[in-house]
Amino acid sequence: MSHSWGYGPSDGPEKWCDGFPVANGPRQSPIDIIPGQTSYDSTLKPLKLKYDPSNSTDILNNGHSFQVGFVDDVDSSTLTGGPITGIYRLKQFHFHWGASDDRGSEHTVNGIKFPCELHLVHWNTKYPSFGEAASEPDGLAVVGVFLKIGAANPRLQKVLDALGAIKSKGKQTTFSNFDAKTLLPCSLDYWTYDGSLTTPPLLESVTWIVLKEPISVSPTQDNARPTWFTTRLR
Ligand code: 3J3
Ligand code: ZN
Repeated sequence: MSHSWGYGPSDGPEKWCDGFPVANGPRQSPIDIIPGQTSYDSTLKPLKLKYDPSNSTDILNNGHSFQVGFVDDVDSSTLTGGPITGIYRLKQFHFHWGASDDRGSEHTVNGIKFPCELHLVHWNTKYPSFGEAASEPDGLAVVGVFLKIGAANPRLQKVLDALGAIKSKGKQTTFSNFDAKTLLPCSLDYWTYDGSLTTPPLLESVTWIVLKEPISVSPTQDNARPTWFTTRLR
C-alpha cells in the first residue's frame, strides 16, 4: 500500500513515521549543521563532479517538487572523490523551497534556513540500478547546494522557464542539453555526514555532501517558485 505524504498538518513530517517507521531511525536527514562542532578530516578528497549536458532528459512535476532527470545507464555524469568510494551516477536534481524567503531549505546552518536547497542525487554503480542502490547504506550520494537571495542567477533561468509547462502532478516535458555543473558554486568545499532521503521513503542510504558556498537567486526568480506546491511549506 503506498502511503501518501505531504507537508500539511495531517500528512507532514511529524506524521511520516506512521507510514515510514524508518523516520525514527538513527541517521535521518535533514540535520542542523553547526560548523563550530564539525571536525576537519584530512583523509577526505576533493569532490569530482563530471556532468555531460547531453545526459539531461526531462523535467517532471512529481507532486512534491520538480526534478530534472538524467540518462544514467553510462558513466558520463558522475560524482567521484570527496567522501565516497567508487563511481556514483547522477540520476536527477530537484529543489526544496518554502512559501517565503525566510524558509525552504531542508538542512540548516547554525539553525538558519535558506530560502531554497538544490539536491543533486547520485547512485552507487556497485549496485545494478538506482532503485536497488536506494536501499543500501552506501547506495546514494546527494550534493546539497543552498540558495540565498541575491543577484539574479542566469544559470537557473532555464529551469525556472520550464516550470510553466509542468504545473500539475505527473506533468513532464523535455529538458535537454542542460549542464548541471552550471548550478554549482565556485567552491566545492563541503560538509559530509551519513544520512537519509529527506522525504519518504526516508531510506537511510545517503552520503550527504552539503556545499558550504551558496549560489544566488534573485527575489524575482525566487518568486517564480511553483505556487502550486503551496502545501509544501517547510
Ligand atoms: O520517490 C522518487 C522515485 O519515485 C524516483 O523518482 C526517484 C528517482 O528520481 O526519486 C524519488 S526518491 O524517493 O528516490 N527520492 C526522494 C526525494 C530521491 C530524491 C529525494 O530525496 S532527497 O533526500 O534528495 N530530498
Ligand atoms: Zn531533496
